[in-house]
Amino acid sequence: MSQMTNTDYREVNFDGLVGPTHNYSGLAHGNVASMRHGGLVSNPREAALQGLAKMKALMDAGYAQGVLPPQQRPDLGALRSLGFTGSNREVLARAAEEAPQVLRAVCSASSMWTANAGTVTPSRDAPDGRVHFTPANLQSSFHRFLEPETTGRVLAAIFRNEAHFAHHPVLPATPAFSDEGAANHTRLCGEHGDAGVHLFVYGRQAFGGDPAHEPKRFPARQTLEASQAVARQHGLAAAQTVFAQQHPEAIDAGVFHNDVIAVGNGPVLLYHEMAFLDEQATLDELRAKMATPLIPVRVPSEAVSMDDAVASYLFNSQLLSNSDGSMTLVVPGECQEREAVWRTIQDHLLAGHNPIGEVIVKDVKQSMRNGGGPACLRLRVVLSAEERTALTGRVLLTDALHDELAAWVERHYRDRLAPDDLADPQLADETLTALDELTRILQIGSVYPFQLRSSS
Ligand code: SUG
Repeated sequence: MSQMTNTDYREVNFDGLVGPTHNYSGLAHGNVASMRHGGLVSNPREAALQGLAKMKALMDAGYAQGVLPPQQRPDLGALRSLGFTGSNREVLARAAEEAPQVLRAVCSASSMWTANAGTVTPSRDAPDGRVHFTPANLQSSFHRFLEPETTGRVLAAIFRNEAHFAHHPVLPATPAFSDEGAANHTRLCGEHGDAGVHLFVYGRQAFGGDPAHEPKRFPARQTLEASQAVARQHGLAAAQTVFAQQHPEAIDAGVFHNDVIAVGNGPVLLYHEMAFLDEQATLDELRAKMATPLIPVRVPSEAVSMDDAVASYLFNSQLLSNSDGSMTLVVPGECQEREAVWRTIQDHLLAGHNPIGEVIVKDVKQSMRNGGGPACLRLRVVLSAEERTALTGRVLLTDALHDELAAWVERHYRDRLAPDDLADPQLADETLTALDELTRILQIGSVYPFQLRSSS
């Protein structure tokens, strides 16, 4: 083990590159943006460039920025497993004819929301001093259930060095262990390199839960049992964890992940009063376990209604640490469009007694229409300097990498995609060509099914 101090640790935000099949198919039940925008024409090129612009802006502002590749879509292997046979073109044509909804699902670019890629425990908190990863099973929806296998391969390719990184199996993909990854996990601490307390927020208890405390309208995507299993895999002790139930009314209002209603960073927990079923008990337990004083920043319903919270994605902001101890909040453009939200940011957050000293507004509208804000688009990985050096591939953003990726997007992406276009076999060919080139740009080796097997 090295003798590094905690100043060597930095949070690296690994954003998901938006894939070439980004589209609006209305696939996500309980995600009101996805439900509302199903059928619209998307612009995959603009979506990918918006994502890259966010990454570049944060890199330029001095934050460590990483990038994760999109997945192979359409997922031809999934179509074959469902009984579609023949050449790739025949498989696509039959799926379009016989099961258009299935075809839409296997074309989703949903891996862009890397907050759902998995759960990560920094080495500082793990008993073996390694960074721990568990890809999320995402079993709540078919289109996202397709992600974990490739996610696991991508994470294992980038965080390959076994002296520093440990990879755990995906939890059993069954409702009792429904897991949506870091979107329901917040690490609270002093500085990133200090010991942290892990707040796991779940929507439902699979075994012995009280049905009266479950949402009625929309599904709860994270179970207590899944969160407990991830904590166990990573070796986290009871003194390092807090398990809190999400408020069922929030889920029914469209808060399908905790990161749509709360965000934490360092000792700050910014949350809406409807985030937790038992707000006081959650704060009390965090205070009891944290080594530094918790700084709760509570937003009441009178300031921001649930509807405004869900429509603006105020809480799906990134909260980033600056070297002077202040924090920057990266909010989606939709926050400016809602007067109550914008006023709360100015009067309550920026002017309040808390470290939030700056707000950056980023336009990620293409992703937002599918219910993915700035925080959904990134997986936070706290890494020491040594761990950053141990990464495999060219995945930490630089000006040169940004420019290459932007040029790659311009070369390969369409600027218009309607759900019916997903049946176009040309789109599948374009995508494979683009992804093959991407793995060379990122230098991560073969991670896609079509690179590993000849038939898919
Ligand atoms: O799982 N949307 C994603 C959005 C995920 C946002 N992530 C976080 N909150 N961390 C979801 O609901 C919509 C895809 C479509 O409709 O085509 C979708 O999957």
